[in-house]
Amino acid sequence: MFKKHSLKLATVIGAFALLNLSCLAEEASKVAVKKPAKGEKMDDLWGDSVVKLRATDAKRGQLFDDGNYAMFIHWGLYSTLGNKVDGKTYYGIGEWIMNSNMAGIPIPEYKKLANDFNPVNFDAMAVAQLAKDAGMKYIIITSKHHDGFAMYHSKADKFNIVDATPFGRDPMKDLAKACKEVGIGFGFYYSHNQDWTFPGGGRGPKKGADGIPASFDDYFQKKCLPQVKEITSEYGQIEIVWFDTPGDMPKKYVEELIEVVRKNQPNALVSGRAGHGLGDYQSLGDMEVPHHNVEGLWESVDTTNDSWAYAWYDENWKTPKQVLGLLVSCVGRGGTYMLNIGPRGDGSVPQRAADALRGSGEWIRRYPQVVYGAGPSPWHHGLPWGDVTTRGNKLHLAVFEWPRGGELHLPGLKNKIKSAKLLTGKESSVEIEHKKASGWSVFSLPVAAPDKLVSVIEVELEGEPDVDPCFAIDPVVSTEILAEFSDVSGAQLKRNRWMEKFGEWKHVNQVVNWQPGGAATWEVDVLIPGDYKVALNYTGKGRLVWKVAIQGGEAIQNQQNASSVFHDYKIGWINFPKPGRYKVGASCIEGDAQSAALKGIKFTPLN
Ligand code: H79
Repeated sequence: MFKKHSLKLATVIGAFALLNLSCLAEEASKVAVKKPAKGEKMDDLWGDSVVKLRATDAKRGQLFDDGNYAMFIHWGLYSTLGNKVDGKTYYGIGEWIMNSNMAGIPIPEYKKLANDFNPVNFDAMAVAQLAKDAGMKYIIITSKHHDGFAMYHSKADKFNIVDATPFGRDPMKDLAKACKEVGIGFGFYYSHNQDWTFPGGGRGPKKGADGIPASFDDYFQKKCLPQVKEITSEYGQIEIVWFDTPGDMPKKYVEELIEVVRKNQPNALVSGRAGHGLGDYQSLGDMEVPHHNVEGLWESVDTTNDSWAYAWYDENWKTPKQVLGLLVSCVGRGGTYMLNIGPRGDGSVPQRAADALRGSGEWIRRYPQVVYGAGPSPWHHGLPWGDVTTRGNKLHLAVFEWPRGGELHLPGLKNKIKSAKLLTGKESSVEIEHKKASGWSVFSLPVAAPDKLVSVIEVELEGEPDVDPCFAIDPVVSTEILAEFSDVSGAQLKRNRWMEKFGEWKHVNQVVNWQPGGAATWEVDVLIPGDYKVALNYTGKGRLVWKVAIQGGEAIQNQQNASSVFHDYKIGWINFPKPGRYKVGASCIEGDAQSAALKGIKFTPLN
């Protein structure tokens, strides 16, 4: 399921990886809701410490070598509430509804929800078919989330969908079978450290019903370990055990769980969030899609709207085009994308989520080569009009923003081009003309985009792709270059993340701590000389004065307002007098520079 992209990229992207790690260490978190509990590290909320690839991983991932797109499902008792408790709506991730930052539901009250949990509209075949239609290669579903309720028949603990609800059936049996029938893989999410209702579980009650203190070991031996044995032995072959949030769980417990998985499911992968670097692959932060290629086996997990579990108000859906943008970005960066749906308490799937998945799935059926088994982009980052994935000597240019003027500009490609074809999504394709200009490849295109979502150009090269990944200013489409790609002096690049709503994470790498003379500097390549509009994307307080200067060339400066939300601020026009390489620096030179956080710079051609 994971693309094992070529390790020869390692040296080039190593620099980015290092940058990422050093930023992690200095992470500035803006979590406003609650300070972490004692012993909780804010820079490792998900326990996704870097996982080293082991030789055996290749074998385990083998079955799904080309399955780099998957369905995540958050479904549990919490889904019956849909974020509304006693008539009040709580905004944030639905599966956390019990938590004191949300509705703060006492354990006995929460357990009572099971009495009315009757998901008669859960149609396992329809869900499996939806994943299949979406082009997803496997499903990972919550067998037990932090609330401790098992969505399958557990003999280890009665707080489960068979023993504690009027439904009285095991829907996971149906789903495992349905996945097999439609020909996709199946696996379980299991919250191994947190259990908010079982004595001794992470963030759970500290005493049993008898008033006797319970330890984590009690929880582990009585519930966690037996349940992991159950989910790995009673549902046929499973592809992944997706452990989450290990917190400060001791290593010996993680080792024991992994031993169980290895014994019962020798081909299954274990998520990086098992903890202690013992998983098989790295799971990035919740809802985090990286901007530069990432080495090794990794995945991004994300959701079709804002919440993982069903939330009645959450109609903020990703469109099919957005889904494709995120998927192609993940594949282009060398990883896997797992996208979540949150069925309602009655088991039904919100129609708009299904529509978004089917809409993007139809596109994937037209251009499967862009996704499945595709390698990462030799540019190591997205391009102004879209992104690139590869297969051997072929590039797939996925054009999300069709350029006006009938030409697409591809910078830095050193190979000779054998052929360039505009794919039609059918057997046929249209050969297109191309030429070289100042190191750029320029493709002639029809005026209108042939595909209503994302058009694809397949470029066959002489030899393996050989690319200069320098950032280049597109002559037609706006080019945004992130601060994380700049050389920073007299300031600091820091990783920041915050919760937009409770549990809805946003991630940004920003330049902060501006000192006098400090600058973020990018090297850029220009094809068409002339004036370009420059905008900076930043947060800050009050009016800030920014300077944008081309080394040895024009410098412009301007005062603009600032706010606490990242936003593009226009600085002015700047001139690149001839084609070629330039160094462009941005500096905060007046105002509350200590408040300024720069996310990126944008160049827009005038015409
Ligand atoms: O299942 C989804 C989330 O419920 C789960 N991971 C995805 C896939 C997840 N659990 N925890 N986290 C993600 C990290 C959350 C951390 C926080 Fe907090 C919760 C930050 C603020 C509230 C814990 C409590 C850390 C600080 C206070």
